[in-house]
Amino acid sequence: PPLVPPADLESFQKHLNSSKRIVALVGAGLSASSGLPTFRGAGGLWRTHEATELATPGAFQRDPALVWQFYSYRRHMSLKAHPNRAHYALAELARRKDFMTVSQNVDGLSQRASHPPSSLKLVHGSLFDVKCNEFFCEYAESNNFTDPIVPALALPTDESDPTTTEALRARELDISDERVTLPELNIRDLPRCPKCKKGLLRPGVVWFGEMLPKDTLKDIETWMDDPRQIDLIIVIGTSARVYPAASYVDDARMRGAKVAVVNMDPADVPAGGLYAGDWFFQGDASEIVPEILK
Ligand code: BJW
Repeated sequence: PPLVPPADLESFQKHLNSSKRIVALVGAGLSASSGLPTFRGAGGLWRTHEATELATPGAFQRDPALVWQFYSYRRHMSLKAHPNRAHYALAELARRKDFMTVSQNVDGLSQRASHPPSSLKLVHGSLFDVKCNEFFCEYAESNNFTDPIVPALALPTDESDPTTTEALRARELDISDERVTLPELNIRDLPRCPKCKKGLLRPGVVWFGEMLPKDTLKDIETWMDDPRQIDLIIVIGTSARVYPAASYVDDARMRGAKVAVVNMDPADVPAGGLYAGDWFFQGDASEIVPEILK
């Protein structure tokens, strides 16, 4: 069998139309054309840091201010971004089929494209959930869209910008660029837990080494284990290297599903079993997904 599966639209759509149960596993590439950077490869650096190195409990322990600056920046960028045609196409598919989106993304764009919440499973949490970092405190809130979450995390602005007037706010500086000076923060000015009044709040996302949300995993397992077979898994914009999320590809395949991959990079067609998949559509998810789901 070929290393890279074919991009045969006709056979894919035939299978899609006859499929009764479909799951999509999506990752950062889904939101790339909305202007949000991916984790690996170009764009995976935030200042001088690998994005994946900031996404750990150890990083937050060592430097909560830096980690909050990273997440506050991403909250801001995600709120400014717009869902793209692929987010809408998946939301639409969820309305007409027995379909579930397993999203590794934390940017809120699928929700804003009105994906039915009951069939959208967020395995890595959300940038807009926050919770207390103290193990004894169970404080958590969701849909906190306050931007910046605390005044100290406001992006620095270019006060020397000549176009700045009272009506027009000064241009925000891009703190993901290491040439821009990061504002110095006092730990006291970071978001604090309103319940225990002791702990720092932290983003409600899943960091390396942490458990994925139990209820979400349970829902996915129940859907996957339904005696009615899964016919198709569509793997969109993910390097499929992070577990356990990546294992859903083989889980679905083992349950009889065919595998379709949408990705810019043929090197990221998930390797598994005897060969990678049944279809590979190479290119930008925001163009390809609406096209193949038509
Ligand atoms: C486009 C495009 C365009 C670009 N159109 N495409 C089994 C084996 C080995 C290791 C492990 C294992 N089981 C568990 C582990 C450890 C670890 C792990 O998987 N490590 C691997 C790296 C090896 N997993 C965990 O720690 C998980 N927890 C866990 O397992 O708990 C149990 C446990 C506890 C203790 C010990 C052992 C077990 C938790 C994983 C949490 C991941 N969290 C992050 C951060 C979330 C918060 C945040 O956003 O900051 O999740 S890391 C980061 O990676 C983020 C993403 O959701 C995730 C996946 O990345 P994604 O989405 O695939 O992005 P990229 O950048 O990798 O890929 C983008 C793709 O798009 C590329 O393919 C591009 O080509 C493509 N693309 N533009 C289409 N326009």
